[in-house]
Amino acid sequence: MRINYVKTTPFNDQRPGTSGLRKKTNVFKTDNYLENFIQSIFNCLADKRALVVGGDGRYHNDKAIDTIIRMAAANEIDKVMIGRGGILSTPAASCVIRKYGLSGGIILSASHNPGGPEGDFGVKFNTANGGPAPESVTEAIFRQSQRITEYKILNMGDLGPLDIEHTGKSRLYETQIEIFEPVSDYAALMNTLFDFERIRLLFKTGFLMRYDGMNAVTGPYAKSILEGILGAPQGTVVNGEPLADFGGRHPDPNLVYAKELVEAMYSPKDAPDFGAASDGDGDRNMILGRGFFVTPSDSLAVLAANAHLVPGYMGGLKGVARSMPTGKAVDMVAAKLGIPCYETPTGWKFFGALLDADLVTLCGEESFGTGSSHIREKDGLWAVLFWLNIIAARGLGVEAIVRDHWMRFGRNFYSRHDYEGLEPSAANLLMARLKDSLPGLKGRTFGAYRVESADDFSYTDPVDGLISTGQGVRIVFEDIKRLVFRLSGTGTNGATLRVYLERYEKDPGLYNLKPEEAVSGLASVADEIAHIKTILKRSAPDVIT
Ligand code: G16
Repeated sequence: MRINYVKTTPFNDQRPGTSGLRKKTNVFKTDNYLENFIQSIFNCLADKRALVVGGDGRYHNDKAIDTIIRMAAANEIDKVMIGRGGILSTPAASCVIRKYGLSGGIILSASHNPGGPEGDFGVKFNTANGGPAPESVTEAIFRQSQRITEYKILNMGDLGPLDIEHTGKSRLYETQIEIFEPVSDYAALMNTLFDFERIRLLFKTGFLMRYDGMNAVTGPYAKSILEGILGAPQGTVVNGEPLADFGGRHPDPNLVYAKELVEAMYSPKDAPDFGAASDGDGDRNMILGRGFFVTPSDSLAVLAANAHLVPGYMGGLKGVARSMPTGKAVDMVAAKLGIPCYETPTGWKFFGALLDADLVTLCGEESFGTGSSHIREKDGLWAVLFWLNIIAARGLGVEAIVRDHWMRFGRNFYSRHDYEGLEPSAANLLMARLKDSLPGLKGRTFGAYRVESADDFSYTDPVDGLISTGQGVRIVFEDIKRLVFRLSGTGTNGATLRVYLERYEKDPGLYNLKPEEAVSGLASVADEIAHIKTILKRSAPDVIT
């Protein structure tokens, strides 16, 4: 075995977005593309003690892992831990980094984006706190990727790829290699947070659940925890085997892409009591009751309001945080609990800083992400177990819990309209014009809606004082109504415009409105203000969640 020093040319498109570097799979397969980015990470590593590596099992996962292990050995990383079979969910990676005090981790995933040769691939780098690398680190990696001339990789001679299918320890060149069972540390952590005994009893009473693994990474975790440890009936977990192309589906747990689960939960005859799904790499979650969908913004609020029933959170919440476009339901809970509620830009790393500083305990986003201080990533299965614990403790179903919540706090109707695959120039033009129009909006009236304030969100991190500008346009109307506009940072196909619509109501007579009916007036105002139809030449959003 010897080290090869391979000449490479810099790439200009390796600036990681909100969640690492995400590109079409065939871009990652071009010569030196992955190697260039990985070497750029290694060149920025001050601490080379130990890394964890794993991914969501999508196409190219195994090849990329083999490359990374060989590069890690050539770059003198002391130890590399690898999830058996290359499988490791994003939350489990965060858990392992923290539990074993590692220097960081490399997670291979394009999250909820489809996989396969025609799909997407991605690399995320997490630091020693277990969370996504902060901007200072991702910028340093990006600068490296623009001037790099060489990468180092171990030449294995005739040995072929390293066996990662069996747990155990070995040595590769000077590097210790440990293949570990990817579920156990994570399951042990969940056991410290939730009342497993109570949840076991719930399943014993005949409580029926359907968990859709979407043929992505959480299947093995859900099978082991729900069906194994908690005694849910076999078959509770569907689509539980990770597949390279996610079974041809889009592993994004929302009402559109998790259609099979939604149909089962709305079936008039035999719908289970509780339904849930996670995304490609296991950090997102969707929660459903029988014939009932819980918006992510409501879900965060319900978790906060019921946290005292869950062992890991009985001591109280330090504070809560939500991303700016996320509905404000949790704000109402925080006000009642007398704890702070932080509003951050989109991107989990902003929560990481608040969690590290012990300012918040729970946080969440409209994009189906919820999490807490237990790790530094959002955590899909954790949210599902949190709900199970609340259901078991209160003896109520999902719908009853949410309706009771609305009675106490009011209802925040919420909807997100996505315009996908846009010409970037058209999307940028829309945002630029919208921003130009902001100073003149205050006080103007659009039908029944009067603008109270309009700005381009800027955030000053309460921990390090860093300012992030241009984080999305928000237009607030009288009577707690709001529109938010921002461009997605995670798409790989043109640009995506997201329009977030929110209306608060505290008249129970209106709680049964459908969200789209409730926000339809706001949708017209959004078009009037941003000229969506004329600039984008689209008559309706592609996805409504
Ligand atoms: C990533 C980030 C999330 C963020 C989301 C936004 O999610 O980790 O914090 O909310 O992107 O996506 P967009 O910019 O498309 O609205 P994930 O699940 O893709 O890692």
